[in-house]
Amino acid sequence: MKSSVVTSSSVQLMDVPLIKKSATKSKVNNETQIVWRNVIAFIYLHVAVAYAIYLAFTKAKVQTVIFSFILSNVSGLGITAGAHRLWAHKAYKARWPLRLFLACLQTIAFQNHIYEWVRDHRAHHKFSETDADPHNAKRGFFFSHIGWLMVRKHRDVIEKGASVDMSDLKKDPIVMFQKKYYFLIMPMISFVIPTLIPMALWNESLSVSWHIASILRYTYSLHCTWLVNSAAHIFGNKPYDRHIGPTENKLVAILAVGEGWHNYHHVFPWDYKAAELGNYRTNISTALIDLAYKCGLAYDLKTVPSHLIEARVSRTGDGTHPSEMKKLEHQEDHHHLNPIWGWDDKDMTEEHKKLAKIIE
Ligand code: ST9
Ligand code: ZN
Ligand code: ZN
Repeated sequence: MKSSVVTSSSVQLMDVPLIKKSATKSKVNNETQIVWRNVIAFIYLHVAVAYAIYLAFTKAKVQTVIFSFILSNVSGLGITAGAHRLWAHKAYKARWPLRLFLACLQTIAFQNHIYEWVRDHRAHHKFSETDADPHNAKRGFFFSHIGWLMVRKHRDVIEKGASVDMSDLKKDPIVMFQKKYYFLIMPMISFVIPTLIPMALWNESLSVSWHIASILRYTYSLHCTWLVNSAAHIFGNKPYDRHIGPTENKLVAILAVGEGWHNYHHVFPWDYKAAELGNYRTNISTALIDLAYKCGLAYDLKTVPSHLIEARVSRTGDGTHPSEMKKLEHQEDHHHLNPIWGWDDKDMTEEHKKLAKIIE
């Protein structure tokens, strides 16, 4: 693959007017205001998921379970390769058939329309882990995972978010079309059609199909996505920048089809791989973009040259990057072959001098 390398330095469960009115309220009153309609919707989803799991083990046809798992991951690609890497970060460009395809998948995933998703996500990067970050991980695991969707936004999100450039999205007719007709198209392709497919193709019952292919499939993909905002901002190492919250988290990368390499991603958000190594096993979103590149549907793929990564790793990394580990191993070998008599021996490494604890 020939990628061009850039070497530069709710469940929208509420009606819109109601949200707008209260959003204005949240600008003047900064106390946390619970949005009960969303709380109730999320409670319904999780109770229905428990029933769906029971159905999966007792009544469901195996095809329904496989279909739901595949649909959840495929729709996830509309989030990762589409809303995230293409539209939010402009990490590559896509011709209109690919943009249309990704917009359809993103609609199936039902995580708000692309415009709103991108606006929140750009604010998340630009004002990361402050009050202007919609899912500020400093407010804890629950808030950054699901809680942020149950309360009105902090006024800083709205005020500082207004400074984020969205002009590119306004110029994309596919994005604007999806925004305009979202509440017509989304219920149809995210819930009605996925429920009908198992019923029509292998005679599944309405109840099993609704609970597994719609509710379980949707809730599973939401949690896999939300783990990027919660777990991958809390658990894991920081080989690229130890001063920021986001981490490298392999489990999240697997569940979120390639988006758990979050320390790297916050340092280089314009890399289309959203990871350094682009290993397809833990990054199938990259595989899709590479395939689209081969078919001529994706172009201008941006990625970070290794010397830039290495410079950043040694400047701000936490020492867990493989190259740093190698350096350390090398020093230990050196130490083995060249025993030293003590402090100030000419063979004593600078690294050990730096790392030594000196009680003054
Ligand atoms: C969901 C999104 O789940 C998940 C995003 C995750 C991102 C993760 C990224 C990492 C990688 C992805 C991995 C994928 C893996 C896939 C794996 C698959 C197996 N800037 O929002 P409103 C203004 S969605 C600037 O209503 P409230 C604006 O004027 C789940 N301005 O605020 C706006 O009006 P308008 C389903 C902003 O009233 C006005 O404020 N969806 C910004 O406080 C009001 O905005 C839901 O559950 C900004 N950032 O309400 C919907 N934001 O829009 C839930 C707002 O007209 N949402 N403004 O321009 C809601 O109900 C509400 O948004 C609320 C806040 C209650 C949360
Ligand atoms: Zn993040
Ligand atoms: Zn991002």
